[in-house]
Amino acid sequence: MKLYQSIGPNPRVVTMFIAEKAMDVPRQFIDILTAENRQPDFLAKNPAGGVPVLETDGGHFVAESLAICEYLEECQAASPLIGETPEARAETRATMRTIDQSVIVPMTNGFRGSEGLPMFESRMACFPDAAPGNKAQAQDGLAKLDAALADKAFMCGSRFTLADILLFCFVEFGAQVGQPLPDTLSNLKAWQARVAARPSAAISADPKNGL
Ligand SMILES: N[C@@H](CCC(=O)N[C@@H](CS)C(=O)NCC(=O)O)C(=O)O
Repeated sequence: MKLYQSIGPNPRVVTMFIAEKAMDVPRQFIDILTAENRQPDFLAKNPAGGVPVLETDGGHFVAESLAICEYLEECQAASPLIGETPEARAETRATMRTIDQSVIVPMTNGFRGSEGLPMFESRMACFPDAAPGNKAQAQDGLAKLDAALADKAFMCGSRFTLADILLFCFVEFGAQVGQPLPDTLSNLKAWQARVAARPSAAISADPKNGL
């Protein structure tokens, strides 16, 4: 197995997941700032060009951070981060879908249409006019997740799951690119501090850790 990783929140989701599961996965760093991921060599592994990508022992390339985590969970069931039962897995997946649609998609579209425009405009369609609306939509999504956290330690109750890893990596990314958590979202702030205290948060903060 080999993980192709880079800076950025999506690779961090996978490296934090691997750290939580204490798995040993060899890695190769891809420089997205110089568009190494948009060169033929990398596009042969993932035609969409996004990092991370996992190369399996059987020589298959798995793209999409959540699909990679699902694959790794199947390889190592111990310390489950998606769920031990069908019901628990369904809850984690439903929560991740909500996080994806209500926060991550608008946040990243907002970034690519504004602060990230110089890096992304030659790589994909970017929509500067929509960026303020995208960012407002992400903030609205965060406010709804804050309300849902009122009586829970983690996104799926008392279970720490991949849904927490996913949201945490993008909350931290948002803070770096001009979309910080508002102080008024106190449930999310307390949750962020709980997740940040886990060793996997520090390990995954440096994309070259483990390389
Ligand atoms: N949906 C993909 C997104 C992958 C993605 O956009 N990765 C970013 C890094 S966080 C990237 O490769 N950016 C550089 C580029 O798109 O050229 C996933 O979950 O893995």
